[in-house]
Amino acid sequence: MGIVNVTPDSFSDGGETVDAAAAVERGLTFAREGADIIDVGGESTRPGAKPVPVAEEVRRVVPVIEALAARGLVVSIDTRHAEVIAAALNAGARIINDVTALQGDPRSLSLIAASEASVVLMHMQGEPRTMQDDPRYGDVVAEVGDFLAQRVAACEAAGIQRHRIAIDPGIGFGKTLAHNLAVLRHLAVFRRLGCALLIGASRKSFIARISRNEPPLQRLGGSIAAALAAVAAGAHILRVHDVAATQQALKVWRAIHLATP
Ligand code: 7PM
Repeated sequence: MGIVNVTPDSFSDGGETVDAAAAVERGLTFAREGADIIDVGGESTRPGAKPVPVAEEVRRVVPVIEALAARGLVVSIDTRHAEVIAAALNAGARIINDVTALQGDPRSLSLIAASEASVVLMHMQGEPRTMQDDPRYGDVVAEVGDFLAQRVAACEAAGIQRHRIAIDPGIGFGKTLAHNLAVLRHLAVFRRLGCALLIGASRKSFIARISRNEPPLQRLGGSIAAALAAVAAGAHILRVHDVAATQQALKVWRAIHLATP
């Protein structure tokens, strides 16, 4: 899964001009590089980020989803808002990626149930603005696993079958370095839920914390290491910024371990 952010154009002077064409180009490049899913997002969940009005989020993502879906690509929409989910489904998105596991908006669950779309249920402790202020767990793996099991049950009760659900322990979402490492070390626990397992570790700050405090663009090595470790432990989907480098790493890893490149 390649990440395409549709956020304000860095060339515009702080205004809200969004470069949809550049986002579409990025998505097409990811597809050529071997991404199976293009994850389009129009709202930053960064701690302290300025909230984006829902209408603006829709305005940003819809043209990009339409263009990528028209080219036959599988598009997921990274959103917490039912209005955006509805617009994205209309525009051709086939997967809803929700960092609140469909708890952010009471209408989201039935909207998806009434469609044929799939969903990614992610775990987060707290909310983006404050989630990294002293996150605490008794047993992070058990608590994240229990939460995801409950959300899978809620989806199934609403009519979203298990084959349409992926789960994600939410690396960096209300988790310290130790919590992130415990989760990555015990992915087998999440696999027991019988859903596809998605991991998003790409460029996240835990990499800098382990290493030398590198800024996001200098975290490729750690991102690749985390991606391979996740696949080795059973992850099915990797959410990444660097599709070509991750595919190259996966090909080499598979050639060594499975002898079928
Ligand atoms: C600021 C903070 C900017 C966090 C970007 C982020 C995930 C996701 C994101 C994930 C799923 C990032 C995150 N992360 N969706 N959306 N899993 N399913 O680093 O780990 O990309 S946004």
